[in-house]
Amino acid sequence: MDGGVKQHKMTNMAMRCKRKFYPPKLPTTSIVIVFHNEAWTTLLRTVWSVINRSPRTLLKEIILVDDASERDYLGKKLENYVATLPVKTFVLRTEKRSGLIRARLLGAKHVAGEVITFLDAHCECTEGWLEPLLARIVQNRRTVVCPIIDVISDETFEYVTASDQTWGGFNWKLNFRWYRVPQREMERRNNDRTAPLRTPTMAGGLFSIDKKYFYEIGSYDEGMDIWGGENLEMSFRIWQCGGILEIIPCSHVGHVFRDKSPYTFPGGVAKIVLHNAARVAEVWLDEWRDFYYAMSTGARKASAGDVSERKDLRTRLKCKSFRWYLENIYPESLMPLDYYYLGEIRNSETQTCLDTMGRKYGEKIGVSYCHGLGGNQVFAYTKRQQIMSDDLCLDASNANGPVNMVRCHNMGGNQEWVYDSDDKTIKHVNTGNCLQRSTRDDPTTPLLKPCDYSKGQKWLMQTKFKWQAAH
Ligand code: UD2
Ligand code: MN
Repeated sequence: MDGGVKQHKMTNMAMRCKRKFYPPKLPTTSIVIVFHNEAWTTLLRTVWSVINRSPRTLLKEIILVDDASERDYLGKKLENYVATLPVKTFVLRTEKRSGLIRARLLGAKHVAGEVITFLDAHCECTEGWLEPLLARIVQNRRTVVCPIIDVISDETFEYVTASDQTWGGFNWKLNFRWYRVPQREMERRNNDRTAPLRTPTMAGGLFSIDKKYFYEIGSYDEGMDIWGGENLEMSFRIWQCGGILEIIPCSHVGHVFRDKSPYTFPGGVAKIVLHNAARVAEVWLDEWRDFYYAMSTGARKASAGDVSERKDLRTRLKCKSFRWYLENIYPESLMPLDYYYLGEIRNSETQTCLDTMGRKYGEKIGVSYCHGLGGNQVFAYTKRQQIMSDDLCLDASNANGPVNMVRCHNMGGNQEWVYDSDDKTIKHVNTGNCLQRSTRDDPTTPLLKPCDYSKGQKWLMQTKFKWQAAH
């Protein structure tokens, strides 16, 4: 039954998308596909879907950028093959492994079309995917547009349509994440699910951008290696520097999501990803970079390298602050706009600290020896009166007993706490009870109890986290 209803709705959406009017004169686009050791079949599935499902008049060329692959078939065989295709297609090669960011920059240099469309090398474009993207850029050349990214199974390669109700966000670790589109954005679109969706961030792999605008706004950060971070960097940059970032629900492209990267990260995954993320934090996050650095010693140790050019770019383009971004583009962000405190929360009697213990949704908050290393012991006390750690908020549904960590909903309710900086209590608004030290029976679980203002109910928010980069 449910499936039937869903099916009906989807057909309805597809029909409404089909009925949309697009300007007769759309710009041409070049497709840039970078790859490192991609499989032949998935690469060709991407290329053929572009050829078969894009109006020939709009498709300038397909540019394949081989990022120093080691597979034989990606050499001469690929070049011979693409020479036979009905659409101009050519292969560029980076001299040495450059990473996807610099490989895309190489591809972009050769673009002859008016718009650059980037795709990963394991995609399938669907009928009608291109027109709605290009139409949006015609209306405003500072709009950067993404299709809905459908899911191609990495086991069966079947195509599964993704939800049109998710947008891009990020957590304190600066990982890109999908979240549900808030009511606010639905209302801005008059509840029309086919209307362009303003997304705080993009996944990064699939988007179209006006070629001139791509360079005006600073293309990519060439200091980023291999993989990661460039999608958030570009998202913040677009919004903060006067552009618009959208998901276009009438455009669908499938992508093979894989559990693990199929290729190597020279020097180590963590080192590369943390280096790229540090560059994002240093250039774009202002004081909110503290949230990122609070999450791990790895993040604090990684070097961002020289970011002065990117900071100059930010100044030159007169970009707005991260506060502006949080206020206007992403008020639902996990990084709170206003907060009183970011740091450890220490019990005054036991001298132990609140600790998520690495637990997940719905589990109990714990306490343990205060290690001062951030991570599981860093909490923000926000102006919305949440006590939060990344996407988890302290949540009490029981007036007497343990307190759970629940996904923050920003609606008060069981997630509202008042910290009294005079008597040092953490009072739960809904029940009026106080957070208390753990007992001997269960030494790692603090409890909610009627307030008695004893020492075991006093908590210190005294060690603020404020990161000073070394240099
Ligand atoms: C997502 C993006 C991806 C990129 C990444 C963050 C989607 C669907 N995918 O991860 O485009 O933004 O987040 O950086 O939004 N590649 C190279 N050289 C390398 C490494 C990768 O050319 O050294 C190619 C790779 O073959 C692929 C593309 O870059 O075509 C993206 O890499 P991925 O598919 O491993 O990234 P993904 O989808 O996990
Ligand atoms: Mn991919």
